[in-house]
Amino acid sequence: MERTFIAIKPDGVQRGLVGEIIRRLETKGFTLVALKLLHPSRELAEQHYAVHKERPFFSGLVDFITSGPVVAMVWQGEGVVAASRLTIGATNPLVSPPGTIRGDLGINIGRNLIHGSDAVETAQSEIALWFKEEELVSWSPTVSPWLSE
Ligand code: YYY
Ligand code: MG
Repeated sequence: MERTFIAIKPDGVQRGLVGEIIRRLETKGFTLVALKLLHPSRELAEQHYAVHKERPFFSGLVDFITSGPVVAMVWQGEGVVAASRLTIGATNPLVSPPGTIRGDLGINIGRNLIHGSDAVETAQSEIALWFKEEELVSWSPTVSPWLSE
């Protein structure tokens, strides 16, 4: 089953939006298979955003993501990588449509509340970066037959 890495960034935690954000992913029908609150190290943040290391916003992004606790999660479900990106919305909350997490809850690209893996391969490497294998819980919700044929 497909899995993705999703993190609630320090702004989402500080603003008390953890429950609201998790609720949206849960009610959509995705399954939570790992969750932890941690204050990421600079090394972890730099590895996580390594693809952006030449971009002008990189050091500010790493400062921000290491500025407080983050809720790191793994979610599972049919097409979860692409579908959770739709639920999250566009990178810039100002132009992210209403109904999306970023569109409903944010106004600034540097405070966009949440990270979601952008492809299945990226998801696999991000899950491995943030979680140990034994932290992932394999389970099947009893409502599964009511979510997927
Ligand atoms: O995948 P996503 O989070 O939607 O955007 P990315 O293009 O991967 O950029 C990662 C992260 O960097 C973004 O969530 C906010 C920040 N950022 C920024 O501060 N300024 C930009 N012009 C582009 C991205
Ligand atoms: Mg990205």
